[in-house]
Amino acid sequence: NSVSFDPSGYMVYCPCMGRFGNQADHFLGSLAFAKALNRTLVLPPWIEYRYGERLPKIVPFSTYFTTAPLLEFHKVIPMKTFMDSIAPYEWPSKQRVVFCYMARGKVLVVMYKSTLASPLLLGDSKSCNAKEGNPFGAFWDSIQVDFVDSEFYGPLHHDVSNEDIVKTWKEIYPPDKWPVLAFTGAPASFPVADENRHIHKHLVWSKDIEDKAKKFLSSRMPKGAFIGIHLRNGVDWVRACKHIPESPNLFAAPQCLGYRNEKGNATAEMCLPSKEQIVKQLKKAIKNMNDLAKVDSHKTVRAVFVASDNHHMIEELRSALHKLKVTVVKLNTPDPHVDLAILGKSNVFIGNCISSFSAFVKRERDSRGAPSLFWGFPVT
Ligand code: GFB
Repeated sequence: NSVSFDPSGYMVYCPCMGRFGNQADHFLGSLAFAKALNRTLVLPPWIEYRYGERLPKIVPFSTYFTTAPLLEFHKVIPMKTFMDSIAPYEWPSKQRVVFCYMARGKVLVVMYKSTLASPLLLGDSKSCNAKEGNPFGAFWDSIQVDFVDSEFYGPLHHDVSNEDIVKTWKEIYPPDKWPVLAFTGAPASFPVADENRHIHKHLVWSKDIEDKAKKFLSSRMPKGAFIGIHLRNGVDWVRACKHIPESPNLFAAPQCLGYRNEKGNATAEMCLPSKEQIVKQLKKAIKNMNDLAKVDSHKTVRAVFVASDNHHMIEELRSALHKLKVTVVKLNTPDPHVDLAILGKSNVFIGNCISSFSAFVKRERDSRGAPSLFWGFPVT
């Protein structure tokens, strides 16, 4: 059961920023970066945060996604295989150098908090401090990795849409001298660059998630068409939406507004739509589908599936939609990945422009040509 070694080298990174949607955006960009450098990408685990728990949970990549479709795009290897079969030989403990754009960690934290003109220098200023803070330490500990040195790659960067940048990476860090590039954070942008969105079609749910989604659809949903909606409305989100006035392209907003706000600025209704807005758009989407159903009765809307991090508005929606004879349902037990898989399968999806959780669904549906709508967008 031998694993063949890639002479073009490997790339490993910590998905250390944000939750699932953010990590998925970063994954697509990192995969594109690995492909540009022709290195095998070590599939990072997912990092999950539980309320009241100090340490994050580290979940293997394959718990949620299948590897085979990724291989159609580029070389990837599971983290465990890499650590068991490649790292001991190609990346021995004494040679583990970690990459970051510039020194980070204690120093930066002090600079940020300091009101002094010249920041206090605490800790090691010449280090990536790759294991400093949460989830950084927990991530590298989960694969028992310590670093002996840091490598600052700035001003070089990971925008590999520029061929010269790719060439420079290969010249400065050739695989014979640097078999493994280990990054403190994802070598990718957030939100995902426009040119990397298409890679999403290689991100296919694991059998476990797919089975759970299908089981819910067959056992809890009436036969016929359904509309899937994402209501992002937890306290963290309410707080984030307050920044809309000064952040007209907040988080995943470019998926609606364009990367340079070509299609306008974010609004409060896009971020946190009112109940009236939600009901109005839902009724309109149902009516449009039912009009189509006059020629194809399979398209008659029978249900609305609601995914939410907080308030699903089930009772409000049931009473607002009762005349339309649709069932309003949600999962019995919260499960973000099953929510995403079901939203992906809906006949029409209505999501949140600003949320990277919604952006995941939008990209998956785009790859199949399935329609998606957004709350409060376009502005009418
Ligand atoms: O996925 P995510 O990065 O999207 O983070 P945003 C939001 C998390 O909230 C998800 C939960 O990973 C889920 O754990 N969540 C959101 C949901 N919507 C749903 C849902 O419909 N169903 C279930 N079950 N869970 C950003 C964060 O979130 O929000 C940033 O990534 C920051 O780090 C910001 O915190 C305020 O882009 O929506």
